[in-house]
Amino acid sequence: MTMELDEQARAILRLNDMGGYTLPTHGLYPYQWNWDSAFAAWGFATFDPDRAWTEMETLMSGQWEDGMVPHILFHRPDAGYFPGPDVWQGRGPIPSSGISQPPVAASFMAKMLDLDPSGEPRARALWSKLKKWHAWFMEWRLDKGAVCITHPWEAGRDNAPDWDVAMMAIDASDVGEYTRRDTSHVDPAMRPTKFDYDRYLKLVQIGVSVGWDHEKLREINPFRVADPTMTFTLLRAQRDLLAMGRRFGEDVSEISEWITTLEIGAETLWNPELGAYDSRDALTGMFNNVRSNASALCWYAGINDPRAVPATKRMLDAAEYAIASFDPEAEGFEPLRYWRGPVWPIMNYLVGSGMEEQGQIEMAARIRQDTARLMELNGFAEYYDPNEGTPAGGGSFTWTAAVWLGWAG
Ligand code: 2M8
Repeated sequence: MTMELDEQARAILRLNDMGGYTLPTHGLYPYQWNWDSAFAAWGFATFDPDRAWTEMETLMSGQWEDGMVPHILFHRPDAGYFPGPDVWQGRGPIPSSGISQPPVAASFMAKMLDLDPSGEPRARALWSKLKKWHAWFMEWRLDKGAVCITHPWEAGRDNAPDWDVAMMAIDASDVGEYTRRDTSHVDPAMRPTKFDYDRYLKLVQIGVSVGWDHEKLREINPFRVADPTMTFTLLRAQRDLLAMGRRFGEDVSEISEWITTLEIGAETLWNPELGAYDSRDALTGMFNNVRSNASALCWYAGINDPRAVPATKRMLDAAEYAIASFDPEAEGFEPLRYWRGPVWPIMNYLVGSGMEEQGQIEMAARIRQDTARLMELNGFAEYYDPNEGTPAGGGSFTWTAAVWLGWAG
C-alpha cells in the first residue's frame, strides 16, 4: 500500500515537472509558486537529488535585484490563470508577481542537504541568495519585529478569516472588469469570493501604480498585517540559514540578530484573550482574534510555548482530521472553502514536524496520522474537508505528494 502511494506521489512530481520547475498542479496553477516549489524540491530530494537542487536554483533565479523572491514566476504565458504577468508587471529577471510568500526555502534546503550531502557546493551557491532574501524581509516587512504581509496572497493563506477586517477597509470600487480563471477549474464554492478577488486585484493595481517600490508601498498600501505564518516560517528559516552558514564558514552574526528581533516580534503576536498567536493589523494595531492553524507554527519556529497547547488541542479535537485551517468551533467556519476551514497537508507537515522536534509527541502523532489517513483514503489533493476527509481544490497536487514522500508516508 505504502509502496504504491510512494510511486503515485513520485509520479505526481514527474507529471507536474516542467523541466527545471514544478507546477503546483496542471490547469489551476500553471506557473512556479514560491513555497510550493520549496516543497517540490524537498519531495524530489527523496528520490532525485539533482532535480531537487535544480528546482531551488530555478526559484532563486527569479530573485529581484533588491533581494525579494516573488511568489509566482511566470516562465511561460498561460491563459488558464488570472492574474498573469501582464497584470502583475513584476520587475525581476523573470516575469513575476510583485509580492513574496512564506520563506520556507532555506529550511527545505537544510533538509535537502541532510538527504544529499554531496549537494553542498550547490547549497553554498544558494546560501547568499537566501540570506539576501531574508534580509529583504527584515528591511521591508517588519512591524515590532513581526513579519507583515502586504497582500493576502503573500501569506499563502489567501482567504483566511485573519484578513477579513483589513479587507473591509479597502476601497475596491474602481477595480474594473476582469475574468477569473480559478472558478473554471474548481467549484466556486471552494474558492475565495468576488469581494475578496476585487480587493486582491486592487492591491495589485496599487503595487503596479508605484512600480512595486517597497518604500512607497509602505506609505500608501492600505493592507499591512503582521502574520504568524510569515513570522514563524522566517524565524525558522533564519535558524536553518544560520546553521548552514556556520557549516560553510560564513559570517552569521547578522542572522543571530535577526533571530532575536523575530523572537521579540513573535511574542507581539500572542493574543492572551484568544489563547493563541494571532495576526495583528499593523495599520490599526488591532488583533484580528482569529484562531487558525498558523498559531501552531510556533513549535516549527523553535518556540515551545505551553500557553499555546490548550487551544491547539481543542482545535485538534474539534475535527475528524487535524488540523483545520480555521477553528471548527468558530463562527464562519467553512469546511470546504479554501483557507477558511479545510485541512492542508503542507501546514500539517510544518506544524507536526515542529511539534515532533519540540517534544509535543502526542499532538504531533495525531497530526501525522491524520495526514497519512487523508492521503491513503483520498489521494493527493490540494486540501481536504476536516470532518469528512473529502478531497478538494486541485488534484494531483505537488506539495501534498511531497509531504507524503518526505514525512507522512
Ligand atoms: C493559492 O494561492 C494562489 C495565489 O497565490 C491562488 O489561489 O491563485 C494558495 O493556496 C497558496 O498558498 C499557494 O502557494 C498557491 C499555489 O498552490 O495557491
